[in-house]
Amino acid sequence: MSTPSPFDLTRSSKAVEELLTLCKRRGRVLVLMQDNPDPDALASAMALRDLLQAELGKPVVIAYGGVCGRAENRAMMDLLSIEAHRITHSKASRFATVLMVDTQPAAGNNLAMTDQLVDGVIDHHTKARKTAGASPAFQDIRAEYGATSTILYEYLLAAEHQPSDNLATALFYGIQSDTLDLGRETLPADVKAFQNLFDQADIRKLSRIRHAPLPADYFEMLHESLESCVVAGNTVISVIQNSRNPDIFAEIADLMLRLEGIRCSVCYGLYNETIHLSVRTVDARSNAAERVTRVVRGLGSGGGHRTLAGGQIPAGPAPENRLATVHARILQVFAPNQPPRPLFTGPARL
Ligand SMILES: [Mn+2]
Repeated sequence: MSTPSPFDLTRSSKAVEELLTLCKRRGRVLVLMQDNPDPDALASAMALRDLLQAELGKPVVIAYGGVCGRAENRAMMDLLSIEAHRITHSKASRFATVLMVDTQPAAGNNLAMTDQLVDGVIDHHTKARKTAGASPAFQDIRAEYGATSTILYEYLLAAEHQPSDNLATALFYGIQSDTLDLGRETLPADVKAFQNLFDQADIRKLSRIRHAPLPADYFEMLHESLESCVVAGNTVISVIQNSRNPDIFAEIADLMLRLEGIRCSVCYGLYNETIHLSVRTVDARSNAAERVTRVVRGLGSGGGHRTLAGGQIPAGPAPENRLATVHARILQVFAPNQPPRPLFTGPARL
């Protein structure tokens, strides 16, 4: 007896049909990602572009509002030929159709502060509160999925679109990185997509992406984050006062979650004029998204999943004070009544 398919192809066929109708109108199509796209976003955008281009026979542009800073992500774009452009809000608004992947209007991490710019959303994050009221014409939000790449993989299956080797590699890496090697918040659909894509993925390219050379800057920021590290209860908190790369917070939060005895990892700091906050937890009980919402309340925006979440807070005219407020809030929310102590208490240096 064959096992039932974990994919919801009925839902995905309907979604593809609706998307095609939406994009058939005259004018150009834009696929918009977060300001600082991660591998899941890059892979999803590429899949959507390839699918729409094949079906519609017109070019589709991929863009993001900020920077793509992480060495692995840049290598991914390079090696898998994902042509993604930096764009401004006014330029984005000149496209006839704007589709958003792996994020939502008003999530706070992208160019669209309202849904007016956006015609369609494909995402696996819980519905952003502000998006809930206003609604883009097309929405496929599956919060239970481990990666947006899995949703897009279903679209390809539903449309019988054979992915290129580069696209298969991108989707495989998107699922792998968003689910921490299938270790967090995954559905059978994520596992099956991962298995299917593995056969086609270019393992050598994948290895070059995952082990991309890291700039000295990375190690400098890592150093700062380690030096600033405090532990309060079972939460580890690290700070990078002035980051040169907005992706570093998530990277460090992931790394520090591996500290023995830790159940929750928070990394935050300033990038440009915004305080970024990244949270990882070992289990869903500590509800990272809900806690981030409490940290940013009245100051900024945030959200995500039960085991990984993030937020952004404008630093304002006095960034130092705002950073101190954020630090106090983090302690209050993640480790109430637990005095923080430095992670490193070794002998004083000479
Ligand atoms: Mn994602």
